[in-house]
Amino acid sequence: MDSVRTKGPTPVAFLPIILPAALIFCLSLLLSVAAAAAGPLHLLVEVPLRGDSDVLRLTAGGFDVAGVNRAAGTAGVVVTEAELERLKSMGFSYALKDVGHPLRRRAEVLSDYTDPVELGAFIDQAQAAYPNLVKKVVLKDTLFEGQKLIAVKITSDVNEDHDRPVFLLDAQHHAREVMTVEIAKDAIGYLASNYGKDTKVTEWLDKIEVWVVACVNPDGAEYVFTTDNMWRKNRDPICAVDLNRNYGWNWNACGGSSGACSSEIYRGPSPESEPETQGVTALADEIRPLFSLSYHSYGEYLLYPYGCENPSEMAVYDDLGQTLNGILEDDNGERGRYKTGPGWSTIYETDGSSDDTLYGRYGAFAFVIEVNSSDFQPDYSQWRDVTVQRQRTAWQYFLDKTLTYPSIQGQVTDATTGQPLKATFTVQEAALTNGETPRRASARGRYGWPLQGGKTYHVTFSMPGYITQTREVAVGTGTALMDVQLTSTSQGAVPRDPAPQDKALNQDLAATLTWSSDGATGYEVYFGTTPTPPMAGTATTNSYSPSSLELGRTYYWQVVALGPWGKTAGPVWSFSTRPYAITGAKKAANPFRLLVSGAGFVSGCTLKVDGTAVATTQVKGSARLVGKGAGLKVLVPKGKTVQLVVGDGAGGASEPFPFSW
Ligand code: 0X9
Ligand code: ZN
Repeated sequence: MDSVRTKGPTPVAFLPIILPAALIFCLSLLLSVAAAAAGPLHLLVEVPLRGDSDVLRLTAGGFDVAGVNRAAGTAGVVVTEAELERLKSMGFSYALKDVGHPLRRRAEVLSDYTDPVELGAFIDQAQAAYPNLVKKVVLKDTLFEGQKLIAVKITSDVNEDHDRPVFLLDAQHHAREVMTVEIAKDAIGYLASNYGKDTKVTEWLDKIEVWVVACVNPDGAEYVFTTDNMWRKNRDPICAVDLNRNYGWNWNACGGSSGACSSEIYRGPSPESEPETQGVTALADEIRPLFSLSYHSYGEYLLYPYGCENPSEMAVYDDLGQTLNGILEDDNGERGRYKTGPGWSTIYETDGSSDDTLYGRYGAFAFVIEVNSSDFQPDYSQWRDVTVQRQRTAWQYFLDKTLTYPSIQGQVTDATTGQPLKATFTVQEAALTNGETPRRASARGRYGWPLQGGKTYHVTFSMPGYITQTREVAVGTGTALMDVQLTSTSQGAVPRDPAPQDKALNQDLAATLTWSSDGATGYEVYFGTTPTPPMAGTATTNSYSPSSLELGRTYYWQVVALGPWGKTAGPVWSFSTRPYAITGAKKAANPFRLLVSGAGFVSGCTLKVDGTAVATTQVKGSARLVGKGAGLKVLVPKGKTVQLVVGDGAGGASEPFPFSW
């Protein structure tokens, strides 16, 4: 069939339907052979486009658009024999490009592409050669046809836990898009082999945790190599699913997928029904990438969320996407030629795609690149190396941005234990308005948020069981690092700052008790004259007024904060009331003296007038005393109000009592 694999721009708009008799013969022969072996295979036809809207007509018509050759003005469409008629009846012409066949059995260069078994061996070898840099992680042990879903973690001292920002690269959601695996493999090999040699690579791996899922659809990939090189979906035996329509965020939201099993964009029976999408989302949930890049082919698109509408943070996406497009070379070696923008308006509407979920639910700035201009399996010797080299620009761009893009980044930990916390965080000035799930720190407590530079932001961190914290941070031209410690609500709720202060003396009988505590919904107050006071009442605010306090007593009290977490007791505090009270005073003459009535008086008490002790204090019982002696009349002149206080040598004192005559 190679004779029909024509390349290069053709004035397709004027092409008649090209399907010569000899080709039809050859095609039906191949089809019958293949059909006998493994059921109906796919055909790849090239459809001339009269405009962008033709792509939408094709996708709306349920056709499997493999990619768009924008230079040639054609779409590659994968069809079954039966669908050819429908294509014609919609007024499209087509030229046969390829007939489904096992990729592996072709005795030519296409078979150089990496199949899942070779990919597994490559990853094992990389881990063996660079055990401190490369670590294989199995995301799903069993898919449907014997393959495993594998991720690779690449970072320095890979076997230790790190608090590092994360970049996620994935490839081959669609089985037939075999060039994308080459890019992922190249990234693994390039990073591992250049660590310690290339300063950029060394910095990236010292500061960033890179995750690569080189083949999201290994069952499908195996099928591509053994049976049908145009296979797109996974190999779910109940009904094969388009993995890039099966993700859960806004699954089946806008007609960008199909509910029909026969469709190449079948979304599956429920969100994330498939083990492959479950494996990727579980990983994303744990690692919380700052940036992600998902490789597809073909058509030279640089896409970002959403498949149904614009993302909340369109300005940041546009900035990142346009800048990358400006440096990324297409298949002609020209820059700025990737069609760049949100998926829905740049290619066609999709729902349930990986980038939408990575952004909408996991907070990654998620990009999709569709590589190559005209085929999902271009000639290996001609296109493999040049394509992977050109794509280094793209994934290295995101590694650079991870370290340099205006953003807030840091780690959230428990203030008491230092344990990392998966806290959620919101940025007041960067509202997520399209129903996105609030962003959350990773399992390592790592958080990050690319933002517009040159602004001040208010970031609120919250976590059940912890006191919410809002921090102000200025973001300049690069990363603003801010580590955050959260205090657990029970810790923060521990009652503190008692008033009266612990062990305070001379407290008024009308004393009100107050304290501080964070996050409590109510309090139990224990109060009494024994060091383990009984419960005296409850309070909804942080104050309590005990009734009928007596003079000269020591009281003990304890507050227990109540909250959703349970009860948190503060320490037992104490205070003492004033030992003495003055209730009345009068003057007597000859000799001049003061007759003071009150309570608590004991021998040894001294009467003071405006702070000066009188010469003699005679205690006449607990309710009466007399102050007299030389100089008293001078201290209490007629017409002047003085303050009388009864006190003792140990600091006990009555409240001042105003007196005049
Ligand atoms: O349709 C797809 O899944 C992707 N194209 S492909 O030809 N490789 O199948 C594009 C997905 C784009 N993502 C969003 N629109 N969000
Ligand atoms: Zn794809």
